[in-house]
Amino acid sequence: MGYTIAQKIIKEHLVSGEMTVGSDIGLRIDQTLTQDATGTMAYIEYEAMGIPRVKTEKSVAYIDHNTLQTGFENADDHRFIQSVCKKHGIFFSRPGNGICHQVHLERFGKPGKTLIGSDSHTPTGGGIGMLAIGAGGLDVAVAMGGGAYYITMPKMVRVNLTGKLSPWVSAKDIILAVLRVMSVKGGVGKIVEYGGEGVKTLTVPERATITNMGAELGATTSVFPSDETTRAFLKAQGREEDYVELSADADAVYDEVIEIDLSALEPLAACPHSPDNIKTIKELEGKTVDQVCIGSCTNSSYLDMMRVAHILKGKKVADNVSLAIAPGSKQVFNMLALNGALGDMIAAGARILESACGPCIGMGQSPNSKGVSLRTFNRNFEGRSGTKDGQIYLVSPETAAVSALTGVFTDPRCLGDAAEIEMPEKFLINDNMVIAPAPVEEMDSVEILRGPNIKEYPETSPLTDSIEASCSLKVGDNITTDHIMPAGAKILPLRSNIPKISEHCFTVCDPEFPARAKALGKSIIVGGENYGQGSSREHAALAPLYLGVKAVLVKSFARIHKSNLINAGILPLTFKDAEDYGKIKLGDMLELPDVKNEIANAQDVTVKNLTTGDAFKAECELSDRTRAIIIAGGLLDYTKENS
Ligand code: MIC
Ligand code: SF4
Repeated sequence: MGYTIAQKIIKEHLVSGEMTVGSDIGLRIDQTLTQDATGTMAYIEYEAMGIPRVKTEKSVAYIDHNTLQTGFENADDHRFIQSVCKKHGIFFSRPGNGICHQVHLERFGKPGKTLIGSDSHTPTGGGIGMLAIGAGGLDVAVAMGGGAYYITMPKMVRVNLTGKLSPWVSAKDIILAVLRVMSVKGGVGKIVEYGGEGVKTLTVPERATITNMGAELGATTSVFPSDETTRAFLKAQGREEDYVELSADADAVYDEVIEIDLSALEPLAACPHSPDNIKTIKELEGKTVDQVCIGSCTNSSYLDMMRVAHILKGKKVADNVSLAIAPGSKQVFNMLALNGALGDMIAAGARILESACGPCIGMGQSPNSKGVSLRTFNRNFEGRSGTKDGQIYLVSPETAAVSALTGVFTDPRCLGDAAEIEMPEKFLINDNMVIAPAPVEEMDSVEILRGPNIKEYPETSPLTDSIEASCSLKVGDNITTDHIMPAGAKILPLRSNIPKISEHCFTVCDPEFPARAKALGKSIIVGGENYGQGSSREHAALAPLYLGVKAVLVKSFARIHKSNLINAGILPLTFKDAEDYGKIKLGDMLELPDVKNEIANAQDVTVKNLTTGDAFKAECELSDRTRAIIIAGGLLDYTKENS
């Protein structure tokens, strides 16, 4: 039996476990990336492990999320990360150099290698045939120290692409079409592999748009073959030597196959407030638009920006629209500046932002009240834009640009003939915003620069024999990490200060939660399906840990969040019978009378509702390794005990 692309890379990097679906596997990690919003914590954790120099082939720290610097906090974090990088052997991508996933694809990613990143959109690297996975900061810290990264061996999904996109239909429309089929939880426990004749019609940036937004499927990762198109991209980046060919065997076996005929696709939008709430632009045509934002790690490549500039050239942004554009990297920005495309954007009335995440994570550009905002981004969760009642639609750069001109939802196919925009034969290469680490012999003299906002990892404790705690919060389905630990300009500067940031935990759902949980001392959160979808931010586990949350009892979990809970020593429990969700109310006193024994013996966990008298079972799906982590009180304690 042949192998899929992902199975080939896994096989090459397997350090423990069997390649059978559902088993716990350990992978050797070649590359890591962090960004600043998760990075400070990841480097605090790395320091706690006491390993002098990273053991990966390449580790890069990007500054791209917290670039607003409205107080000293973000700049202090940047300085801290820069000093850690210098000392411990990590490359440092300065603020202004671009969004981590875009820059990593351009300058560092390599086909056939493994990459984990403390950001859920790390799968962008799948666009050049990497096995690139989003992880918690602590997992990345462990990988930098040479430790394996553990996942559950996923199922394999093949998306078979046939035909060719019609003019003005975009890679974004492909992934929106996949989301329409699979939904935001359809990819959990799966790797999505793209294949078929249609693959060769797509450039690397287009492939990367698709693998990037595979995160919204809940998938472990997504991957494209590495082929002549990949080679040409790497060559144009001056690094053809990084190319290796990679494709699935003809007799590779997939658990699921999805057919997408590219020729039949049309421009789509993900409507508020979920990336899988898909409509055609035709259905929305004529609806008034207040804001358009173009950029983010999904759609800010040179190709995307050139298509946008082409549409805007010689035209004017509608009076009712505020158009913001953030090129994804310094490379893209600089090329647009040199070839005149930037001038076309400015002339049309675009507001040009720095190369960073910006509005995607609520760092500025929050829309007006009830404002309709068309964004080329990947997430439109309620409130994420910074405007609670903002109506965010996720669309292609082409749809965004043309709608900015007309002021209403507009199908870009009205533009007639396709724009002839070629991939450059040579990108502008200038890595002067990437700072190399100090040589080993100088590392001891490098001082780590810490600001007053940088606080320690919260206190953990080993699993107790029993737990008696009340339900401090009850939430429904599809709770995102943006609900659990909101971001945005006011809260992101607190990412290195868990006591402070925890005051904002779950306030989107219930403003009283932080104070209530703290007053209770220990408590349990109850939730529905796909709990914790979205980002990799471990703060969505660390803030509850700080507030005394001992267990989270839900119908099902999203992958990265479940693993962040385990790393933080919080019990991830699922209802054995989903109906039991109805048997708990806010404030009920719950008891897990024999939890430690049950966990240690891989048995279902008994849950008693002392308030109502109900009793039922919950599951705690753990491997031998994650069981030991939970019993130890989290991954840091486990790592210390086992080193
Ligand atoms: C996001 O898109 O939600 C983020 C911000 O990039 C997060 C990381 C974070 O919260 O810092 C992610 O996707 O993992
Ligand atoms: Fe940044 Fe947005 Fe991409 Fe997250 S999704 S890495 S916030 S651009």
